[in-house]
Amino acid sequence: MSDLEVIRADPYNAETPERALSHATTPEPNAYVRTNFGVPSLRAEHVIEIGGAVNNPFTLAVSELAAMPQRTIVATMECAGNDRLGMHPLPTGEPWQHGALSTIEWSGVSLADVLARAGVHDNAVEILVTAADSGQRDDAVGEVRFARGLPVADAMRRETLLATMMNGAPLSPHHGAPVRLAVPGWYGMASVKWVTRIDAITQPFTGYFQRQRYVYELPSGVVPVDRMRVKSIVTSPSDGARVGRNITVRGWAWSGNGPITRVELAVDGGDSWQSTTLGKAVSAYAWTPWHVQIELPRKGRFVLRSRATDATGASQPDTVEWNRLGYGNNAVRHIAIDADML
Ligand SMILES: Nc1nc2c(c(=O)[nH]1)N[C@H]1C(S)=C(S)[C@@H](COP(=O)(O)O)O[C@H]1N2
Ligand SMILES: [Mo]
Repeated sequence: MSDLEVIRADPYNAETPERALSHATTPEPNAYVRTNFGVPSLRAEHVIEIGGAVNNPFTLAVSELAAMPQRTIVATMECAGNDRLGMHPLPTGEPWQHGALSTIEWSGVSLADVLARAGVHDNAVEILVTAADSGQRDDAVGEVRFARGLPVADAMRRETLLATMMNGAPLSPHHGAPVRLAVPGWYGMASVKWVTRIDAITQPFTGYFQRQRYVYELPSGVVPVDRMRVKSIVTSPSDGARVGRNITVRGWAWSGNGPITRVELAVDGGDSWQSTTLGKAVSAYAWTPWHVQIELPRKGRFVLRSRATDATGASQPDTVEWNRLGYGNNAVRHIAIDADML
C-alpha cells in the first residue's frame, strides 16, 4: 500500500510524508511520485532502441539487461520543484511542500555499458533518453513526449544507471517499470522513467522538457536545471514539536556537487550559527546525517534552522533567486518548536 501525500490524483503526483524522511532510505510505498502525464502501460517484454550517432544501433530487451554486469547505488533524489511552496510570490507548478525527496537503492546496469556496445560517435554531445509517456500541454503544440538530453560525460559516469530495481524489488509502475534512468546527483527530471529509446545526438536537445520546463527562467536568461543544489533538512524534532530542555537535533544534508563538509544550526533568528556533527554519508551519492545536542535556555518558542555547505564551498542561501517555474529552492528552512517541558 502506498503511503504518500497526494497533491494531484490525475496525473498522479504525491509526496513523501515528513516522517518517512527520517529513514536513511525511503521505502517504496513512501517514495514520492512525480508524473507529468501519468503512468504509461508497457509490455513486460519491453524493448529499448539504441541509435542516433552510434556505430552499432541495436535493440535491447529489458530481459537482456539482467545478463549484463549489475550495479547497485543508493542515491538521494530531489525534484527540482521541491519546496516550491516556500517561494514568494508562489510560482506556477505542482504545489510541492518538502517531500518531493527520497533516497533510493537503484539496481541495474551502467548506462555506459550499453553505450559502449553502441559505440557513441566522438561528435555526440548528449544522450537523448525518450520515454513512453506523452500528452498535451497548454503551452505547446501537438503531442509532447517526456524526453531529456544528458551531457555525454554525465551519461558515461559509472553511477548513471539504467535501473530495473528499486530497493531490491522490480520497479513499480509509478517509478518507471520496467526500466528507467537513475542519474545520481541530478535533480529528478534527469532520471527518465519508462525508457523507450536512447539516442546519441550531435546537437543539444531542445524538446519541451529541456527548454520550456526544468529551466531556471532568470532575468539574466534561461539556464537548464542540472545538479541538486546543496540543502539540508531537520528530521527531529518535528515542526511544532513540544520538547524539553535538552534535545538532540538531527537531519540530513546533500548536494549534487560534492560531499557535505559542514552543517550548522541556528536556534533562533539572527546570525548565531553553531556547528553540528556529521555522520557518514549513506553513500557517495546520498545524503549525510548530522546531529547536535542543544540545551534550550528558557521556556518558549525556538526556531531551528540548518545550513549545509558542500565541498565546492557552496552554502544554502537565506533566500533563493525567484524563478517563474519555482525550481531549485534550497534556501535555509526553519521549523518552530515549543520548549514547555523543562
Ligand atoms: N517518463 C518520465 N520520466 C520522469 C518524469 C515524467 O513525468 N515522465 N518525471 C521526472 C521528474 S520531474 C522527477 S522529480 C522524477 C521522479 O521520479 P519518481 O516518481 O520515481 O520519484 O522522475 C522524472 N522522470
Ligand atoms: Mo521533478
